[in-house]
Amino acid sequence: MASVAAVDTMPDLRQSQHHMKRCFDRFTGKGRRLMKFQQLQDEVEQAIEDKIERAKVLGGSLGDILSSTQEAAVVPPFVAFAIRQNPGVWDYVKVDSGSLSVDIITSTDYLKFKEIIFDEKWMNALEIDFGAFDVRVPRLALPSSIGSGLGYISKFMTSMLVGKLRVQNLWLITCSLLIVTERQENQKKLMINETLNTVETLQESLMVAEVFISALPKDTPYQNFEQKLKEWGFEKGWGDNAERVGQTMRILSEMLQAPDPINTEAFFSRLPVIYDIVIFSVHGYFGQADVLGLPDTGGQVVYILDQVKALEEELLLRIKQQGLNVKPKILVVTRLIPDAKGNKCNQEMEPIVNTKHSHILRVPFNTEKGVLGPWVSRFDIYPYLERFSQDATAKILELMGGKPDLIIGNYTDGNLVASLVASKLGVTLGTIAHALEKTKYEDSDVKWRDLDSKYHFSCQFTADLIAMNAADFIITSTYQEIAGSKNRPGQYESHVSFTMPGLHRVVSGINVFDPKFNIASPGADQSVYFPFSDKQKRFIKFQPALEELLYSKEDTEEHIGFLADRKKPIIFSMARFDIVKNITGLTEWYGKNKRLRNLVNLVIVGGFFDPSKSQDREEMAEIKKMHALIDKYQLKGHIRWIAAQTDRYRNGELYRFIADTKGAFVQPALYEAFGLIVIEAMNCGLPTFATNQGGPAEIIVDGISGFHIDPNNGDESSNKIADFFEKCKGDSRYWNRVSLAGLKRINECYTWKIYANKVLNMGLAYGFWRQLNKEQKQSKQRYVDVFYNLQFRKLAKNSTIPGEESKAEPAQA
Ligand code: UDP
Ligand code: LCN
Repeated sequence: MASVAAVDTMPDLRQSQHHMKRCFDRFTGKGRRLMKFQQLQDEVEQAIEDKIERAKVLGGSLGDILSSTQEAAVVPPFVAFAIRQNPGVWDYVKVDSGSLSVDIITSTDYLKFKEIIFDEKWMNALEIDFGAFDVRVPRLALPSSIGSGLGYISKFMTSMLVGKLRVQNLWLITCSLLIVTERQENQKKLMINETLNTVETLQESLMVAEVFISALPKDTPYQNFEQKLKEWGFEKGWGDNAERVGQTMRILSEMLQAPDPINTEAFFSRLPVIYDIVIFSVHGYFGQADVLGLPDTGGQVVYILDQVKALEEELLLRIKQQGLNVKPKILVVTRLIPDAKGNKCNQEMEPIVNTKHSHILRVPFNTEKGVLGPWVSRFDIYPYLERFSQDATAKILELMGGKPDLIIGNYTDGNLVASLVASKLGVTLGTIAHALEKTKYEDSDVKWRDLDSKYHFSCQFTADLIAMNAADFIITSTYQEIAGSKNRPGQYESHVSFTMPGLHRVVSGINVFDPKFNIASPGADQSVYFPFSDKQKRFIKFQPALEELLYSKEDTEEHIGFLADRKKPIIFSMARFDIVKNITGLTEWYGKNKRLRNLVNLVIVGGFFDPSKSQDREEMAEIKKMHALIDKYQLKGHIRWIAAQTDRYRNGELYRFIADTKGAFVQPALYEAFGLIVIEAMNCGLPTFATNQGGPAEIIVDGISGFHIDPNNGDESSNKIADFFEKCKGDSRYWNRVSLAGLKRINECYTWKIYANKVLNMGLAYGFWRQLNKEQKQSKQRYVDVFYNLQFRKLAKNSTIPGEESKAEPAQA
């Protein structure tokens, strides 16, 4: 969304002309380039040395622009500024550094201007404009409403039930009941039968039925009055007893009489429509044991397994309340990896532990030469996805005995596959991408060519656009994921308008004010991650092993380094060894900060010690760097480096073991989308320091329920940790206060029960919303299909890694 908020009057840069000229001379002096906020500030500082003069200039129009500038594209003599005053709200101005005249420009003109820096010769760019299909779809207006889509969808639906199209849309609601009717469970109809074939007959029958039911004791079982309701055209599904049936009927009657958003949302949440759910998570090792910490295998697996449990519980509760006897089915569809080393990722089906009706279904990557054997990095996965979607669809239809009611995708690959399958089957689609890679790597769009051989961002960003536009709703974990914070654009926001010179110019990729965006934060499994103070629940059987893991003196295959002074508290971090996790950054901060080293020991869990054993490029580099840092800062005696740990129960106890030392958890990532690890540590009562870049900044209230640290300012961060431990020495109750405040924050905002309720309500409401907007949905899907067929397929084909196909094993006869 462009606004004129930042530039409501044309900025006049001709005041303080002398200083202004000096600033622009410095901006343009180094030729064409892309400048970021800090670089601009540094140049102004150099240009105007006198502090008072500088303050004067920055107090005027230039200051207004610069203070909200995310980046500036410099093509002398012009400088174009991309200004973001509020989440999701952007303005663009172009300044002539000679005359200091200012023009307001469009986002597309800004992209074109920026492209000159990277590919001046680029002609006839392919422009992608998903916004062109959204003209008649309602949008939110306030940045503060972003991410609350479900509530607004109910409001929009309500308004469609009162206007000109009232009768038509009320009939659609009635039809939604008939659609339920078509879903035959044990050959029985649900909700209403065909005798109720107009809005009026439905209203009349509801009135008669409500009077009858209100005279019954509340707990009368449905079976006792089932026959009576049948006579008025009602079938099962309204409730399990008189009270629930009466409530559901009243909600619908009120809605038909005078629609309001609360009843609309409540009504849809009660419809017996969703029983069978498919969740896609394609890359990595998706398993229930021995996989965490392996490359590409982290929070997403934990998230989905916990999500499935929570969704199944919620489905069972709803089915009971609907008075039905249906068995839900949830399938998590992932890749089958024949070369799974020692885990179950080479098995086709696996029941999900602690559930009754949920399974993992593994489908192999088939190629022309047979089934692909080894693990494939998520960055190289694109050539296999189309075939995978086809194979998975066939298998799902076979196992479910028909189409699912809801499809949910995860991460770029899972979302792309989910969008292909949902479009083919005509099923409601929700997507999740807690980590969109685009914001993790600076200028990954304009510099895509430099990065493509390693990361295939041309495929990835194209796939992300396809999935987010095909989705009926998008589940996010935090606000920042969508629209960032005051100073940092969100992950989805970075897809609003961007350019990949030589590939395509995305003039409208997604709109963060689209009501399809919803925040539903995950939790952590509280039977595994519970406070260290719950003494009776503690998994004491792990304690001797943990004692050895942390304190034994000898290096083993599982740990290296030792802790000479075991009286010191421990600062602990655990992560996959991706560069972005910045575990080496933390090790360096610790190495450099003598005060911190004197106060605490450092324990790291992640990766393993021999880089040549790694299959993952980033992991290899990080392992080597870790060894170098341990040598450089002579950390032996202060650091324990433990290889990746795969047992979550033991890990739960490990957090608590660290809490027993009155230590802390540190999550130093350069960027973290959500950070389940932060939630886990806080659930165990471990005071937590986490990156201020991304989700953890929202999870933790700085200084109260934990602390924010700046991964780009190691000295400040390590001093903040040292200050905490010094304060704990002076005030023995301080550590407990932070620990308890962390737990309070978790229980108020981050639990799976809240999550499952929200997500099922989304599936139901957006399922109906897509029917109300059928035409718009279809035309957008056509555009998505064209983009997929003409752009994505070509990119995916080109990204095949030479030699990869030869790792396929011929199909068995
Ligand atoms: N994890 C683990 N062993 C390791 C490293 C990580 O069990 O060696 C788990 C960790 O407990 C958490 C997940 O992997 O459940 C990491 O999730 P997070 O969301 O923090 O990061 P991601 O890996 O998804 O980027
Ligand atoms: C992916 C990430 O990068 C993490 O930040 C999340 O916590 C995880 O997925 C689970 O959603």
